[in-house]
Amino acid sequence: MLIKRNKGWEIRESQATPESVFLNRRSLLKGVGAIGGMAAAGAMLPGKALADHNESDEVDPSAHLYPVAQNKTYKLDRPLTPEKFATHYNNYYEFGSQKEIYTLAQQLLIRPWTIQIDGLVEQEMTLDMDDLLARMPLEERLYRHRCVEAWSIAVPYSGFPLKALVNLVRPLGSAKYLVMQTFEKPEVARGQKQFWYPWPYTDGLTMAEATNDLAFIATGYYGKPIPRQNGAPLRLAVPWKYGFKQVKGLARLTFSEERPVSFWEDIQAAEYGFWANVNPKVPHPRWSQASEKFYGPDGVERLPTKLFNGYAEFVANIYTGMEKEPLYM
Ligand SMILES: Nc1nc2c(c(=O)[nH]1)N[C@H]1C(S)=C(S)[C@@H](COP(=O)(O)O)O[C@H]1N2
Ligand SMILES: [Mo]
Repeated sequence: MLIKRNKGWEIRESQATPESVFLNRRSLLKGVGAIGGMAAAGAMLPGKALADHNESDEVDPSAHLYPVAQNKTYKLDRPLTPEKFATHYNNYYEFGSQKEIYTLAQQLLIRPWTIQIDGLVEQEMTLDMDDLLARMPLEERLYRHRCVEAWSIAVPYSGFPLKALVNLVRPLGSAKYLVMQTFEKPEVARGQKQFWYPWPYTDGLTMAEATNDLAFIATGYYGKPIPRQNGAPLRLAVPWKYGFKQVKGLARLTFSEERPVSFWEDIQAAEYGFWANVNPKVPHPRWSQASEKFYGPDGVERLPTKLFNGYAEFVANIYTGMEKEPLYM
């Protein structure tokens, strides 16, 4: 298969995304060329037999909690993306490598849902989603979201600071990283049957990143429970980093001394690193990151990308003295 070398935004949306281009090559390398890649992705397009309901709040026992008061500390420099766009244009490889996974994602059962917390903590525990929600301080935040593919949106998340959850479980002093993993349910998330991906989707933060005020666990979106396609019932939001760090469908948090290898780093370490902080001056090996395609109320607009996606005042201090690390890939 031909590997495209053009810029991210020159690839038509009906074609492979920059991220999926590499997966397709990976499937070929693993010797499943005939059934892998585009054929497999095509087979996962929404089928007629599947349920086509998209109102996760209809059955969500947390629906009554929203909307919640907005924390005005985090301001946008642009209008909000229409809800309809943000909930119908997604990356969620568990359900396929196309942007139109919202129908398939409805198959995910989000209750009962537990989150397992283990590793270097005083007390390992498994928390029920609704018990957790009752114990966390909920607020709304307007955040920009920048995908490594050079598209962006601005959205209202509801949820709680990740720091509140870290404080609840009290990690040991030896914990250096917080490792985050999604569920494993290949019977409903058919992307997980594609064995060449390193499931479950995994990513991690340093303790300094995880306890920064900006690090947020989203449980709501546009004043309602967050839809499945956007990561229900729990999803990370770290807006100074590229979108691929922002794990959806969180099922397990592990405090660790070792730095985890993230999903995309495992697939292609030369293109997707551990840090993944947004920087317009550091191009992706296959395209520029200088600007982005912002999806706003008036359609698509090309805007310049900012260092740390515009959040430098909150996070730049985390990285002082770390110039030798590949912080921006
Ligand atoms: N579990 C899981 N989380 C994920 C992904 C994924 O494939 N699986 N994709 C990531 C990427 S690349 C992006 S850009 C964002 C997209 O979030 P959105 O669809 O809610 O805008 O989710 C991130 N979280
Ligand atoms: Mo992304």
